[in-house]
Amino acid sequence: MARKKITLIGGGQIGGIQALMCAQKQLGDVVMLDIPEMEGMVKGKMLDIAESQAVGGYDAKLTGTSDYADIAGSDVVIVTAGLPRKPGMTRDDLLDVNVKIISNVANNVKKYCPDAFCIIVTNPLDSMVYGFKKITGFSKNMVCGMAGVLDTSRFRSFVAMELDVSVEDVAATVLGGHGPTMVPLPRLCTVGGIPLNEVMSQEKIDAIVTRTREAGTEIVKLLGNGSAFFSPAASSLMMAEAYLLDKKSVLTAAAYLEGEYGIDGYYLGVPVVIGAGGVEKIVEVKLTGDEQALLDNSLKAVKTAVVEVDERT
Ligand code: A3D
Repeated sequence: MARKKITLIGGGQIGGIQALMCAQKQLGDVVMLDIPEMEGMVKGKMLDIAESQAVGGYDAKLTGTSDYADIAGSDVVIVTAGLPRKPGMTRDDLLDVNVKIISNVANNVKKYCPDAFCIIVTNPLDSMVYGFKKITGFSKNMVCGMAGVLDTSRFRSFVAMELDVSVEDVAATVLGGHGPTMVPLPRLCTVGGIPLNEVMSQEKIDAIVTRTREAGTEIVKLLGNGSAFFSPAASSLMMAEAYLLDKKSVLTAAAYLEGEYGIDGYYLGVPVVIGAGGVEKIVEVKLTGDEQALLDNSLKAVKTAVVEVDERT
């Protein structure tokens, strides 16, 4: 069986870790594309990873490039091209610059790999994935955004840290837009099958919900120059792997909604099934009135950004 081909558009902090993880997981051959000024950097990163393969015991062809012709025929495209946040910035502050970058990327992906499963990571996430779908015209099952896997992973991690238990035993779901209005759902969180509120006080649960909403900003402040990259890389690869291995994984992703959760024509974080068909299904959870109100509020924030994307695309 021929190896799969994974293209990473954007070879910065997240792209570099994604490439290493793709190789280590032996998901396929990897192409990393960046702007011409960064061609040496991406060629260097890919050569560096290639030179680790003998020690790591994995095989993949690794290509660094700025030429879109090299991405032709990719099975998966993951987009991190764009500016990251610096301390004091919101994700929406990135919109002006990143929408231009996403437009350029989308036009090229449309031209060179129209059959790829596309995962957008660039912020502000929910409006960038909307713009990417609008420009490519790809079907909704083949274009999604990575945020919910990361937001959920953060929530699970904080619960596991607080209780000093294995994170593998913590199941959770975080819905909504990728920003401070996201909607962690403690009601659906379990620890080894036990509802969270049986093993943790409401005060501590509330603190974890708040920390999850601000988790990206916490990292931005600590790093001082850029945003999280290990966990976004791992989260986006989990989605790529679900597609490539037809895992039918139940994950939270920014998916295009057409009536689900009472929302029409927007991308928002909801539970989905990802397999060989891409986003094969949107899972509709019955929300309480309060939860639905929080989701509607999160949509409001996304809508504001989408208006700006619509004006620029
Ligand atoms: P960074 O290390 O700056 O890498 C971005 C790369 O994109 C750089 O190498 C740029 O040269 C490259 N680039 C810029 N313009 C283009 C273009 N037109 N074509 C191709 N490549 C281009 O940033 P990063 O890797 O830390 O973050 C990348 C993006 O992911 C940012 O927008 C972040 O805000 C976003 N991000 C999203 C999440 C989510 O959970 C959604 C988490 C963390 C970061």
